[in-house]
Amino acid sequence: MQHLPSAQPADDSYPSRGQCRSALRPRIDPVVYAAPSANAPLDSDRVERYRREGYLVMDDLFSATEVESLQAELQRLRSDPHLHESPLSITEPGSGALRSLFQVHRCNPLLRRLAADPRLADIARYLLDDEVYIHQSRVNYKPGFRGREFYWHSDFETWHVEDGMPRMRALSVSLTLTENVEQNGPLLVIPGSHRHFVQCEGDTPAEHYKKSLQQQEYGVPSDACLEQLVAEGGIRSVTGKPGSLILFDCNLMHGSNGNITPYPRSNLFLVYNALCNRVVAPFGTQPARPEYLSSRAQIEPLAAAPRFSLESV
Ligand code: 6CS
Ligand code: FE
Repeated sequence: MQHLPSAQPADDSYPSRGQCRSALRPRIDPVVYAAPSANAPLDSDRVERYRREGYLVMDDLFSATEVESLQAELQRLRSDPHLHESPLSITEPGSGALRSLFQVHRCNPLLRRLAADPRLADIARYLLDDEVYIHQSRVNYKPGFRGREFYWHSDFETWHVEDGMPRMRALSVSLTLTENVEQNGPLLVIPGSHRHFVQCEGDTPAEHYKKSLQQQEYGVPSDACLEQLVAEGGIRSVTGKPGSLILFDCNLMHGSNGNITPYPRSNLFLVYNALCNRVVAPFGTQPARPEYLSSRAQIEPLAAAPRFSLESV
């Protein structure tokens, strides 16, 4: 019986950090949970591509008018002085520019409706084959000129160790709100990396999120693991015009470079978790992170809803 640190639950399917060594471990969970279906919200080619590569880009879901209303709403959020002072906002180290705003699906009626929009929620319900709830939402405003990088990481490794997400049965959707071009720090992904669990080293510091959301140093892959993932899958940058949707598995290895161009890169992220995969106690050694990073006290399955309308904003 492998000795686990006292705080690490014995039934941990994805041990990481603490006494673990850096290693690639097999993923024991499916990527696509649903059986093929004629009335699936994604065609079979897209489902297969998602299963194989761990992500999908769709630029045909939202109209220009819908994107414009979302852009206006997020600019309004960005200039709300109350939000700027709240713990929901994370600033760039150094410049102090707004980098991320969390829990936007709860504080904003339009984004609450977007999260329930069938164009997103039905795809999540299908791929995860369960009712879903929002585990986390955020707007990443990667400012121009001084937008910092996000180092390589698997979101699931953090959500498992620090939030207590049991299994890989969650996915993120990222809606591009500005042009995401090669030069302004677009999302970088390693196709196929989601099929390995990258075990990380190091002890999670207390209140790690106060640092990791600006610059993540724990829960990141070793150089050797990264080299092996890249050797197998390569690296792709995910660019797109405003309104493109990037759908990616919770365990896909991703990151982004800095942005020294004058063009900001803003994306809205919504994380859908299967209701049966709701967070439990963290699998790591630190207390659970706050509610605005990981829904816990308020886990409500998303009700079926109409497309989000622009009338009653
Ligand atoms: O710690 C988290 O939950 C966040 N960190 C990153 C870099 N991506 C996922 C998530 O928003
Ligand atoms: Fe991430």
